[in-house]
Amino acid sequence: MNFFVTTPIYYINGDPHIGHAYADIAADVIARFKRFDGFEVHFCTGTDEHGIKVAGSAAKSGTNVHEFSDLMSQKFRDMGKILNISSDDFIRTTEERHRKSAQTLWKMMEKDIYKGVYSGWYSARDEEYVPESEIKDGKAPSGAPVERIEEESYFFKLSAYGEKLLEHYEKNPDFIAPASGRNEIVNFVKSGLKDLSISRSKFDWGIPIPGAEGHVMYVWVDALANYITSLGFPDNPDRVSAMMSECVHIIGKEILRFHAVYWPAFLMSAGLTLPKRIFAHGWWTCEGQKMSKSVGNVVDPFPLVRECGPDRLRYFLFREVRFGEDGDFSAEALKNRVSYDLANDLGNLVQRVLAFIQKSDGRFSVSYDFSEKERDLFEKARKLTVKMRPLIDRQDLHGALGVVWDLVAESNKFVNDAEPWKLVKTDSERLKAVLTALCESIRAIAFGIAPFMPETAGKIFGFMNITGQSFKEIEADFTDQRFPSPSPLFPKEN
Ligand code: ME8
Repeated sequence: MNFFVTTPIYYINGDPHIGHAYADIAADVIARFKRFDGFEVHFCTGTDEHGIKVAGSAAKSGTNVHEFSDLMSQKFRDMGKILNISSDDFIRTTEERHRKSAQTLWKMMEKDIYKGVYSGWYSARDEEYVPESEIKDGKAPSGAPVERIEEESYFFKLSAYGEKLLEHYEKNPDFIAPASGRNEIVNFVKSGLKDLSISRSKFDWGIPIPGAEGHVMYVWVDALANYITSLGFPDNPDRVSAMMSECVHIIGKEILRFHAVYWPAFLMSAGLTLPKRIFAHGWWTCEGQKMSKSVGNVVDPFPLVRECGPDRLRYFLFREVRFGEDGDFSAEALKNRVSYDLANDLGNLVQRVLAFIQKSDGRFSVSYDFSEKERDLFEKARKLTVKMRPLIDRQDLHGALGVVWDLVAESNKFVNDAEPWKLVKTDSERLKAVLTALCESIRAIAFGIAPFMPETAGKIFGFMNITGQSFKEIEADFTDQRFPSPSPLFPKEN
């Protein structure tokens, strides 16, 4: 069973911020869930290093563009490390393997490529050609400045792909998500596609076009090819095809057009397999304001994770907002989520049950002789990841966390109702069944949170002598055993 998940590759003209962390964590949660579920996963991320924007930033910083790229790309790799991102590949578009891949893709698309002259507007900040009709007050729709360019260019016959794309969207209703993004793309394609300029000749920071001196690839052709480079393209065609057909691209909503229109058209032209799904997430604001360098309110993941660790942030980003919608980041909201959901609900549940077991010698005597209430909790625990699976497959990460927290709430209520501290004195048989049901539930919760909060889950696995490798472990019955002593999951000091 194959599974392939990707993040966008990030422009290196600026430092990593919470928007980049968001895509990294989303793809990581999905990759981890699939690995627990027994899939052969390939998860790639990386940096998008060519184009006029990066060349300009390097020049501004007074560094050679190669050194600049090395330095900036490393920051994104470091961000992955501190966030506990389990990617299998980190691709840089300046690597040799990528040059070979992008040039091969170009050659495979050659029947749809012709030479002409591009005369029109270009937004360097968005690395995007902007049609005259979309220019408002002399700016691109994103608000970025535009410049008039006129240069000899190669064009891709995108206009020939409108019908084929619409047919693909129709036959594969899950190809683009969420629905708002799908509608936007269908309308865009229905309104008629124009051929796309896919080379630049006014600068040379890009991948040379095979057989056309003086032309480099338009950065988006180069960038989109990263996904197949990571699979080993142009080698291993069978693996490329098998993985692409199970591929989910996680991207931000403003780059949906590139992924849902241009990319499938390029792949169709080259005769390659299209991805299974493209999921466009929303944007974060900070304390109610759009993040911007000039306002100085860009959320930097490095100090944040240094202060609170990766798990609190990873939890917050997917619990606070439905994945696919916009959200607002605030220190207060993060603090509340940590203290209510994590320390109070989850932390206390684990702590009080496991500490209770510990108090009685750390020995846990098991009984599956359940009454109705215990059976109910047990069955919910055993079904937790089964319930999460279709949600994760729709990238409803918020919904998946919601299902876990329903079980956390039920388990807390179960402890309060069952009052094991009283059963100790009155009914030792019932006590065993109550603790067994609770341990089943805590183990399932640990697996449920593991894709989101790997460190926290690892601690719980440790408290319960569980290896924590596969969801299959949830199906094993407990046998009498001794648990090591638990420590608080979310200590106040960090
Ligand atoms: O677009 N909230 O790179 P990029 C959430 N290189 N997400 C945000 C955000 C915010 N405030 N700001 C940015 C590129 N993002 C190309 C991709 S893929 C073949 C090439 C997200 O560094 C944004 O939506 O400008 C995008 O998905 C990602 O950060 C990378 O943006």
